[in-house]
Amino acid sequence: MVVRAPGRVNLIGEHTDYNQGFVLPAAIDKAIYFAVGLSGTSIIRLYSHDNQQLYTTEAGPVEPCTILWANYLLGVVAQFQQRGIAVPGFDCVFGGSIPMGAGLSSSAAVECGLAYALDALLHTNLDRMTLAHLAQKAEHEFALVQCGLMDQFASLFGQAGQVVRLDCRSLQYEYFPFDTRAAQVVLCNSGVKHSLASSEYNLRRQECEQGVAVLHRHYPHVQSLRDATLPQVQARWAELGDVVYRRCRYVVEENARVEAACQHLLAGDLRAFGREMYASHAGLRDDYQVSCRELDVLVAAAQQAPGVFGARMMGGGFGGCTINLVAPDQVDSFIAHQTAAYQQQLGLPLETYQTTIVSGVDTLELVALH
Ligand code: GAF
Repeated sequence: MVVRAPGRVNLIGEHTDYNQGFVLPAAIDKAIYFAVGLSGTSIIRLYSHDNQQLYTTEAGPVEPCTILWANYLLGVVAQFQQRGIAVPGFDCVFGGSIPMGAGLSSSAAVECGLAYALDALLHTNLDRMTLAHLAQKAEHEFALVQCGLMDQFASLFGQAGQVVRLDCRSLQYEYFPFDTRAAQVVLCNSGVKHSLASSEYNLRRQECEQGVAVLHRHYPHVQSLRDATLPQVQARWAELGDVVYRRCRYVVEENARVEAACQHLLAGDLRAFGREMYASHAGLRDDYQVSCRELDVLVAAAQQAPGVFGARMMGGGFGGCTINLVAPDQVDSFIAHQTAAYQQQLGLPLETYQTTIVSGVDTLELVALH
């Protein structure tokens, strides 16, 4: 079978998913494509077209290996096995158009695409939310990033022309139309991928947990930062310590921004939506401290460009892309403006992507070979 698994953007709600808060992602027209079939052998053969590299292993219990891309796939196999589902030999070739390390969730797309394919080939009938959780666990256990659910959810639940707000606690979600005649989503790829991204990511998660432990002692109903209010966080500043206090403040404020942003979207007020995006960036830069100079330069430049409603860093941080909402008739001048600013201020080339919002993981073609 041939499967398409898209990458994602996130309009707002960053580092809120693992705090049981709200996110507002969408699947985009950059994807990983897979050809997957059961081979009738006892060997799992994985081939990365982009790396021109083959990895094979016995179809027994699988372990992490030293090849990063293979671990995303093996992690998914292991999740099926952990659920008591035997995975026989299969062949998988994959490659795609999601730039690696750009914060567009290529790893989640790899995980979700294979999870979807194996589910179909093995007739396990897992629902999409279960596949999302399975793919997330693959990332935890084989890529060792303690990610939230947003990226896997977006890849599996995307709908064309819509963004989706996920409540990461109840797992309820709601689609909001995104009118591309009013604004286009343009990504500016900083080209930076800091090696500390995953260790800092896991550290942020721990810091949030420390914050919850303190707040829970005083306010027993606080089970996650989703439950805390700003006055409660402020009242415990000394006990939290400055760093943890700032992490908590950011998350509480960001959750409120997602709620406000959805109202602005419904009201068609893109300027107000954009203000939430700029505020999100400021929080990520100053309080959560996951931005970097390159991303800050790109957001500051966007703020000066005509026709931009809002801009911010997107995803885990420490590199990757900024997301920009731009008036459709200003997209070309925006790209020229950003490219020049990045070159002038940092001497760096800039890649940009004008994206459209598409549907989630699906099958492109099902071929039975006899
Ligand atoms: C990464 C993670 F994988 C997501 O779960 C999310 O936490 C995001 O960073 C930050 O919002 O993409």
